[in-house]
Amino acid sequence: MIPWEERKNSNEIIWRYSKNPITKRNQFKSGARIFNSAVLPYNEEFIGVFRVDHYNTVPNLHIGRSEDGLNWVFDENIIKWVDENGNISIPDYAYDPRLVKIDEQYYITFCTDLHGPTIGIGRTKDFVNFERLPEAFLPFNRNGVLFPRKIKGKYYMLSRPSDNGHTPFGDIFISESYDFIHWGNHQWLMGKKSDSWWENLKIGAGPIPIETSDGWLLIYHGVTNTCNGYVYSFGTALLDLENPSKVLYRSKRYLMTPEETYETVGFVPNVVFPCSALVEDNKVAIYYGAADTYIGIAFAYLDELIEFTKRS
Ligand code: BMA
Repeated sequence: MIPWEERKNSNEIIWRYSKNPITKRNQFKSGARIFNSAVLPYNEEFIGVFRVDHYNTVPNLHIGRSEDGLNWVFDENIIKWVDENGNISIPDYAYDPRLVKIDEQYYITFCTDLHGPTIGIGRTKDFVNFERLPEAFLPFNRNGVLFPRKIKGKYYMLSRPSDNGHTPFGDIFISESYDFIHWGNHQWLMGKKSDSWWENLKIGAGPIPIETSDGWLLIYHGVTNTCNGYVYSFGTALLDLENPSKVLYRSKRYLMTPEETYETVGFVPNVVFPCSALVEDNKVAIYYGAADTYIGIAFAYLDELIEFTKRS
C-alpha cells in the first residue's frame, strides 16, 4: 500500500501529509539535507534514490529503504557506479534523481557534471550493483525524466536545456532513444508561460509521467522570479499516449505552491520540487523536495488531477 491520508478539506485538489516533512536536517552521518528524491515500491516495501547534500554542500545520491514509504533508513555510502568497462565511476556531484522501472531494470536519471551540468543515467537490477551509462545529453541540461515504457518501439526522455548556473530561462524538450545511450529526434515539448506568472521564468519535468487513458499525466515544476528570489511551484499537463511530444492539456494555475513553513523556510526558501509519484488505483502520493532541505508528501486523486489539468 502506498502512503495515504484522507482529504480533510473538500476544497483541496491536493493535500499535504499531516506529518510532513518526512526527513529532517542532519538525519545521518553524511546527510545534512535530504530532498528532491525518487521512490518506488520494491519487494513488498519501498526503495528510493535520494538527493543528499553533504556537509560540504555537495549533493550525492544515496539509497534509502522503507517499510511504509514514510520512515526511511539511508545507506551511509553514496551509490558506487561501475561503467561499461567495469571501472568505478563516481560523479563529482549528482542531484535531483528520478527513478523508474523499465523492462525489468531500474533506471536512475540525475543531474551531474560533463564539464557543466547535464543528465546522467544509470541502471540497476538489485540496488546493490549500479551500472553507469554515458551522460545522455551535452551540457547544459537538467531534469531528465524517462517515460516508463517504450512508445512505438522507442524510449523517451524529457529534459530542460539550461546554462551553468541558476538558469533564468527554460522549456521542456523531448528526445528518443533505442538503447538509453544515443538520444535524438529532439523536439520542443512546452515552454514557460508569460501569461501564467507562476511559471513565467522556467519549467522542468517532475515525476515519471503517469500513464492514464486520457494521456500521460506530467507533473512539472514552474518557477517565477520575485524581488526576493525564485519561487518553485508545480502544475500538470497531459501528453498524447502514442505521441508524447504532443501536449493535449496544461493546467492554467499551479497545483501546489510553497505555503507551509518547511516549504517557505530552509536552505533555499519557497521551493516545492516534485521528483516522484506513487500511484495505486485512483490514489496518488507525490514526493517533493521542500526548500532544498526536506522531503514532503502530498496526496491527490488521479481522476481529479486529470480533470484539474483539463479544466483549471
Ligand atoms: C534548481 C535545482 C533544484 C533546486 C532548485 C531550487 O535549479 O538546483 O535542485 O531544488 O533549483 O534551489
